[in-house]
Amino acid sequence: MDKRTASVERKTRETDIKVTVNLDGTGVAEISTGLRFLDHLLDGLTRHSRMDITLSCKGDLDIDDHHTAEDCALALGEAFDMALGDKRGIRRFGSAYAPLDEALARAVLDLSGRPFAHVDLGLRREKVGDISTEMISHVLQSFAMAAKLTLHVDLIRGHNDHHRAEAAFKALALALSMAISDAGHRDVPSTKGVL
Ligand SMILES: [Mn+2]
Repeated sequence: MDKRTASVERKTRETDIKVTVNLDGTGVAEISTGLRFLDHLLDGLTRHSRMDITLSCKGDLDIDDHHTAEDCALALGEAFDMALGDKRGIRRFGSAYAPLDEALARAVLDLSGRPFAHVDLGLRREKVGDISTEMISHVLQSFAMAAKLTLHVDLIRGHNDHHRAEAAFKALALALSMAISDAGHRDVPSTKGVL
């Protein structure tokens, strides 16, 4: 396969973000969003997808966590989509379960070019660490929109919101790893011939 890397710089009055994605990495993360729990989730996403991801963000955290979390996800999704290129030779579909102790998450996705996200994490707390739990779901949705992929993430069970969130990102990582992997052919895997 050709080199599958991309960088995106996204600067607004709310956030200033630089992100680089290498789909054929070894799971090396350099993540600094300003939100430590989001860093932790994206570290897990990087490690278990075996992509390399460098992401830095200076955001308006003096307002709240919304712009920072959302815009990091959008920039990451955009870079991911760019790095995929014409999607020639990839498996396209990916699915995975990931447990974390009592929590069990499932992620099913299609690198379809059609943005859609169903995310049901069932988080109960207001915040985990420095991020509001509503933004954890919003990050997954925003990533799917920007990456133009179809994503279904469901938490099958679990009690601890830290575990539930982390299991969801790990399941996503494993599903992404499958979908971007080499299918052993050079086709664009679509009956339309385009994704
Ligand atoms: Mn938003």
